[in-house]
Amino acid sequence: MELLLLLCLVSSTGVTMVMGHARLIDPPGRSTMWRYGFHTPRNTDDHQLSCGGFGVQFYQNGGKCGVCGDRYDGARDNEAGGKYANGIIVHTYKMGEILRARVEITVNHGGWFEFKVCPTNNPGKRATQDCFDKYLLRQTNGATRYQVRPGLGPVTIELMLPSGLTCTQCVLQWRWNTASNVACDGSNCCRGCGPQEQFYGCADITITGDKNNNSPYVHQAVVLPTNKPTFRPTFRATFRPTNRPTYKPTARPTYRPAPVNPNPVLPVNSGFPDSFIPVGQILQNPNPVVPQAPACTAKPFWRVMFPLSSQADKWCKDTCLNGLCPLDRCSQSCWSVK
Ligand SMILES: [Cu+2]
Repeated sequence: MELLLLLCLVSSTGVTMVMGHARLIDPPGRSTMWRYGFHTPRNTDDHQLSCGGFGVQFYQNGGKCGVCGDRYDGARDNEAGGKYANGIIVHTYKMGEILRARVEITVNHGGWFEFKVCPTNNPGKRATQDCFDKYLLRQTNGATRYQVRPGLGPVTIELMLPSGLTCTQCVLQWRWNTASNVACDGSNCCRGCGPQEQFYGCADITITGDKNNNSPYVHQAVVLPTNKPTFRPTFRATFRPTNRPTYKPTARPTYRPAPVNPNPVLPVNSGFPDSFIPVGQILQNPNPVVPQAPACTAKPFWRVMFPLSSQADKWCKDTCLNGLCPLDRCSQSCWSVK
């Protein structure tokens, strides 16, 4: 369990690598709107608005977080007055309409999403959590919590906007409470219980009451990136390599034995003369046939987190055995650990 906590501390501090976890893409969040044509400051860490990370949130700030995912004790860049919060309305909805929210997951830690809105009607005014809590949105199936399923990429959540709520400016708050580790709520302990790594996103929207109203705001279509995500899934169940390596050595080595020297000088520790293709060279082929499944090992950056590298390998084997196999930390072969 401590190791799993560490896992997310490492990823959210970004010391060793940029990882991220998820971002609100539709309506695009304040830190994400630059990706969709808005001339707002770029936040490339928009997929980790995670309260400064698990350690900062729960060990320094008593579990508190900025309402839009900024660390509680830091600059509130994603709240009114912050550099990403410019009051630009990214989407206009009608009262009571279905809001199809989209969240792009880059690292999947399970858990659940919740969505809330706060009518501020003033881009300079910060939304409070109390205000958000008054408008917890339900999905079209009636549930308020969206249970995150395995997989990566965008997911769509159909939310019902409250009847009677209109606003020139509302803030939509997305919050992800992950199931990154096993912890407890009182005596009830489970994966996902208790303090968990959290992610947020806030978007500025308008909700108009007049169904025939031509919105005074430009409704800017959200164009999703056409590139397929390059992230690799962290859930073991949903990812299986579909293609086996297709490379087959087509040519036999062209080595022909040189005329037999009655007194050959052979390199020490090698059964072959120098012109024979060394094994290492064959393995540099982009699609090598690997005769044996390689061992499940930890990647170098992850390895250095452990006192002994064997502990890192064991961590990978155990974690992948438990069904939560982070490919960024463990070798590809860890998928097949049984
Ligand atoms: Cu994490």
